[in-house]
Amino acid sequence: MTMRFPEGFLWGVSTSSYQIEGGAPDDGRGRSIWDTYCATPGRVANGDTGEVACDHYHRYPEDLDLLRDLGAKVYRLSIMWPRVLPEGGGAVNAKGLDFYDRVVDGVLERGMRAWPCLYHWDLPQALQDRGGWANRDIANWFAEYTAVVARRIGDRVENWVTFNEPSVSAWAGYEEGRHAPGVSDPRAAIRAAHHLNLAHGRAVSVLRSLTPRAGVGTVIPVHKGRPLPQFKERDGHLVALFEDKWNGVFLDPIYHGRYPDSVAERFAEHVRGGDLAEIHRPIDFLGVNHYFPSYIQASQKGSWPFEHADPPLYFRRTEMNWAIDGQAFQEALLFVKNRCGNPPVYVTENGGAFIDLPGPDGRVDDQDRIAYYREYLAGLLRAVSEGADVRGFMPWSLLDNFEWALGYAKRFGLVHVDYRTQKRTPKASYDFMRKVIATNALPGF
Ligand code: IFM
Repeated sequence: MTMRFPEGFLWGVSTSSYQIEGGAPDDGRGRSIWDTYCATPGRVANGDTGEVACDHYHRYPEDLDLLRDLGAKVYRLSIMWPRVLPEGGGAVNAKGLDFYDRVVDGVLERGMRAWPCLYHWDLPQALQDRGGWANRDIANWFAEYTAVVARRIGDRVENWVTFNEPSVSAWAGYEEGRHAPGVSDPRAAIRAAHHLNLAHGRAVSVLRSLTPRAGVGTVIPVHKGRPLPQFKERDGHLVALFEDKWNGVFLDPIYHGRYPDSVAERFAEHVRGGDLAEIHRPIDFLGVNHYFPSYIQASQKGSWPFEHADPPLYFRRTEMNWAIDGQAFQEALLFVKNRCGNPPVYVTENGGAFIDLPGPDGRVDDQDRIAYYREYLAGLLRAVSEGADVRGFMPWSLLDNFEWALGYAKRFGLVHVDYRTQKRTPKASYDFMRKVIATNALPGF
């Protein structure tokens, strides 16, 4: 049996600047919070850094060829803010902007469309020194940066993505401290979350006025919460609060112009008149990232009455210890349908980290990743059959890359990268995905 995707379903691929570009000292790029975080002993596994990463800064033509040969119609890249504005604002680094100009041209020359994301976590360190996302002024700093990028490449952009996973920037970066800038301050995290939302709203206006023909959206990692089976009765009520924190805080202001009731009190002191109207501006699509079901359990350790729990043992897991469950993906897509009024959705990230050892012939036969995609794409199709308006899918990611605090040990790519030589080798999953894209169908399911 073959399962077909809807007519016109859009296939693309996502990457992000800090995770692949490298080229750290080149051409006047400024420092980001991830440079600082990586340089702090004990923060990143193995002392890894993004200084060289996949050297995409120099090898992007080869990588764009790989995207074209895969059959991708869309490339969701991200722009590194400090490469364009080394101090976060003020003087523009012309060479940094030239790089993105060349990449976008390269995308178009290969018959693909560009969906640049303006923020995938690499904040200029100079702005962090002024408080980063916890400082309300950042909404204006982000608007200035947005305008600089829009003026240069906006004539060739099909869709803008303002943010990638603002929830991770706020909660992992400012509350849990396990991402840059490594702050563990729950109140600063609430401020950061609100300012990320505000910056999104302000950027939407800038983009609407400077590039009226381009679409605008944002990317939220949508989590489906679940209690552990043995604590179903005890912890059931916490699931809604967990989903409000991770999903509602970022979706509700955009789609409903308010914060969820369960968190409104925490946000009240930071929200000024007009903020919610600004965030509530209409967008053209929602990017949804999804990887795993989120198990939670009651906890008194932090400022929320729950914490993440290990998934039950009956799940297969990826190398991230993330449970593999296409059903949770289906539920996450239906969550968006129900919570946000069924907006047009593109899945902008999904994928699994596996060990991926090259065989004696150099090939990487990553059948576990293929099985993962089969399961998740089937979940997506079930959500579509239940009415979710899902219009496209972009695997994470083209290349193995820098997996943040976990360094290079976790490989998510459709293409294997030998970090010693920078040789790229398409994996079996690359061939699988190429067939899925070419036929617009999930074969032999
Ligand atoms: O690598 C990350 C990406 O930067 C954001 N979404 C999740 C991916 C896998 O952890």
